[in-house]
Amino acid sequence: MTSLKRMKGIAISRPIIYGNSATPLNGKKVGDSDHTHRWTISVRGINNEDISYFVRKVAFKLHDTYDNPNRVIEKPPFEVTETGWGEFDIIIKIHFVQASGEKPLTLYHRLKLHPYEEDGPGNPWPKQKPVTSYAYDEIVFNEPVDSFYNILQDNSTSNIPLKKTPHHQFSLQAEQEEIERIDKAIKTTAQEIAKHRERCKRLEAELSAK
Ligand code: V91
Repeated sequence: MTSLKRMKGIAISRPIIYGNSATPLNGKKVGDSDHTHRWTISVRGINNEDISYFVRKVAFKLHDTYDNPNRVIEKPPFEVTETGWGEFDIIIKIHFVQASGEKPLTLYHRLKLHPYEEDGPGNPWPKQKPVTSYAYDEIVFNEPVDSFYNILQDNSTSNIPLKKTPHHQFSLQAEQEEIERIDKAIKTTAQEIAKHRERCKRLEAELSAK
C-alpha cells in the first residue's frame, strides 16, 4: 500500500496534444472497402515528449462499425491508424499510472478528414497535403498524491512549458491563422459593401432620371 496522502492546495499540470491527421487514399483500394482516407489519432506530449511516466494507457473508442472499436494502446506512441470514409466522434480515455490514484480522463475528438478552408488566400488545398485537427490541452492534477507529484517533478523535461515555448508556439500559430482568416473576411465584406453601394447609386440614378 503506497502513500495516498494528497497535497492540500497544490496543483500540477502536464501539456498534451491530441487529435488526428488524415490523407486521402486517392483511389488506392483497401480491400473491397469504400474507404477514402487513412488517418491517425494520437495523444502526445509536447515535442513528442514521452508521456508514459504518467500515462499508463490510452483507449480510443472508434465508431461501432469498426472491427474491435475499443483500441487500447499500452505504450507510446499512443495512437491508432485506420482507414475510413467519414468524420465521427472518437472517445479518448487516458488512464494514468497506478501511483497517481487518478481516475481516467475522458476526451472527445471529432475526426477531421476534409479541409474546411483553402490553403491560403486563393490556394485550393493540395491533393496530397495531410489535413490535421489537433487540440492543445493541459491536464491539471489537483491535490495530487505526493508520490505522484514526485514522479511528475522528476520527469519534468517540459515542466516550465511557458519558457520552453512549444505549446506557446502552437497557440501563437493557431492565433496567427485565425487573424489571417478574420483579415480576409473583413476584406471580402468591405468588397461586398462597396459592390452594393455602387448598385444602390446606380438604382438611385436610374430612378431620378425617370
Ligand atoms: C460518419 C466505418 C469505415 C455520418 C456522416 C465511418 C463510420 C461511421 C461514420 C467510417 C458520420 C468503417 C468501416 C468496415 C467497413 C458524417 N467507417 N460516421 N467500414 N459523419 O469511416 O462519417 S464514418 S469498418
